[in-house]
Amino acid sequence: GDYFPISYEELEERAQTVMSAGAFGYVRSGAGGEETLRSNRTDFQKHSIVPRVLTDVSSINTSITLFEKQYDHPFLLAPVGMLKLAHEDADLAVAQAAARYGIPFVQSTVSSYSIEEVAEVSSLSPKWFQLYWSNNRSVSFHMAERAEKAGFEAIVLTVDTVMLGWREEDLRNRFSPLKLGYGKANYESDQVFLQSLPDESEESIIQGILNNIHHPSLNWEDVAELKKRTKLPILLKGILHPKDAKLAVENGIDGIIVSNHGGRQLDGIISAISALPAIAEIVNKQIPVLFDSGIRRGADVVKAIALGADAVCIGRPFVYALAAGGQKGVEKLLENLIQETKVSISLAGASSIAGLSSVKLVQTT
Ligand code: HOC
Repeated sequence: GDYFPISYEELEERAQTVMSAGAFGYVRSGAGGEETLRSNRTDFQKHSIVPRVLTDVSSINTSITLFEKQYDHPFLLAPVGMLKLAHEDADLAVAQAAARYGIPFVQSTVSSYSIEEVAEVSSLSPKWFQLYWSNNRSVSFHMAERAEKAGFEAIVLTVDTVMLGWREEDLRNRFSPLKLGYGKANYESDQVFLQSLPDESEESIIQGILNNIHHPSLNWEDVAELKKRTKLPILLKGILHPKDAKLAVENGIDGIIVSNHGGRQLDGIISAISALPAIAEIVNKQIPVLFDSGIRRGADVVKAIALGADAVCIGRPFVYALAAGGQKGVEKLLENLIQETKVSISLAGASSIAGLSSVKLVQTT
């Protein structure tokens, strides 16, 4: 049949041909001058794997355990909002593709289908819910409650997006997907949110989202309050400073995600891969440390895990695969990533995820 892109670069190229310029620009770009977007990748290249040989890698086990659940692969699909920018089937397609491989799908608060719609197409498969704090805290609590009720297994609270980063590509394109309604599904189906509006018109819903989504006052007390309101494990996404990682452990948080939001928030900050080792050290296995921002291939998975991550999340690659081929496209991407990761682990000389922690990396400048 038709050739489906294999590498990240080809996928990005293909996505560009099928998405509108505004939508593609939104997904591809980073904040400011995109220094951090670039260093998320170039800093991976500063770490080189020093493989071992003659280690008998005839049987490879890539499974991981998170919050007492075992998964076959060390990946999750990172929360990405407004997936209808890439494909009409959006979250439904991605959740079903992830389900085929038992990979947890992390649904975004600003998703294109609601929590309940996603749960309906993936009732038996692992899914987590990403929470964007709302100015109106009762909306946040209610969304967490809906996710728990719908069978989601963890809450990922994003803490690096109290306001949107400075995104020049979107300013140039005058592109604002929230205003266009691509991320409204969870709001227009939320009774607590709707009750806070003057009326339920499309206009009021969009304005309500815009009023709620920036939440500059978010602090540790809010997190403590959320923790009281849900039985689900809570992960904080967007941790880069070891002191914040330490505070997360001290505040009884269940996991963290080392991430700089794919370089989309503050430009000029540390690359995620450079931030990882110090955080892994301070957390010292007390809670899971997940990683995102820059994973493109199997060798990146090896590097991130060798530097202390328990699992990694994939973002832009699956958005491009979704644009290029819908659910089938995401499945092809995952199939390739799974195979490439297996090959990479084996050729590094390890035969399990735990074994990767003793794989040696050297830093070059
Ligand atoms: C505070 C506004 O995660 C992205 C999204 C942002 C969603 C809107 C949040 O583009 O990185």
